Amino acid sequence: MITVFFGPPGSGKGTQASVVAARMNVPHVSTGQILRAEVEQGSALGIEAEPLMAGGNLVPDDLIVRVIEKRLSEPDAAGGAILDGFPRTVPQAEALDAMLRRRGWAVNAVVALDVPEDVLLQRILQRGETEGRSDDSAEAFEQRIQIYRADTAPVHDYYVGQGVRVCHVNGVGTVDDVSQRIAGLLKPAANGVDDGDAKGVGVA
Ligand code: B4P
Repeated sequence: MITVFFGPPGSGKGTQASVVAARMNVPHVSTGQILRAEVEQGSALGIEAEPLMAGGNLVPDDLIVRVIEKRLSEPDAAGGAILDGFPRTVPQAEALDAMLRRRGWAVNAVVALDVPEDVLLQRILQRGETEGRSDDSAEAFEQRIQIYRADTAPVHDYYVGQGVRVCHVNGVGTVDDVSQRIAGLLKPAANGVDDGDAKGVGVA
């Protein structure tokens, strides 16, 4: 079972994906976290990814697809995973579908977090102060949001076109509020777009 967490930078994908993964007892696979760990280790992948991430740009599709393929082959992912920050482009989504087809799997749901841009910027700047991530500056955020609009937002329509269940969640409120909305939505339903509690819909 593969659930994709989708949304603009700072929408809370990582925060919420970790809650759902713990509840479902499947691994939380965050491409951002994997890349940051590679940067810290100074691996070849980290060296290539570091300047791209710091500038708010995406790392190349073929590279990140290989990272995901390797991660999903690990034993703890035998029952599925929660994907956070992947796929971020339509070619990544197509590669994921091909990868899952080979295993007889499919994406079972997409959770799309809707948060207005002014709230996203506030969160990113706050995280920049507390965690010191190099991509959490106003300049890098501007680049990340532009890339989100151009390259990542089309992934939403790709999944709708594939008939995958896409659940929209209002991502504004406390972490618990948002978690409860997601828990309410991730119950079985027909395929299609689910508006959920869509108040505060932003760029998604
Ligand atoms: P990510 O690590 O995915 O960064 P993100 O989009 O900022 O994360 P997220 O939306 O998960 O925000 P979070 O929960 O942390 O990617 C970083 C970079 O890696 C990318 O820019 C790119 O360069 C590269 N990359 C990653 N995946 C890639 C791919 N597939 N292809 C190519 N490149 C890739 O929440 C943000 C902040 O808000 C946190 O401080 C959190 O505490 C706070 N927050 C969360 N929920 C809140 C709430 N309800 N209320 C208040 N604050 C909240």
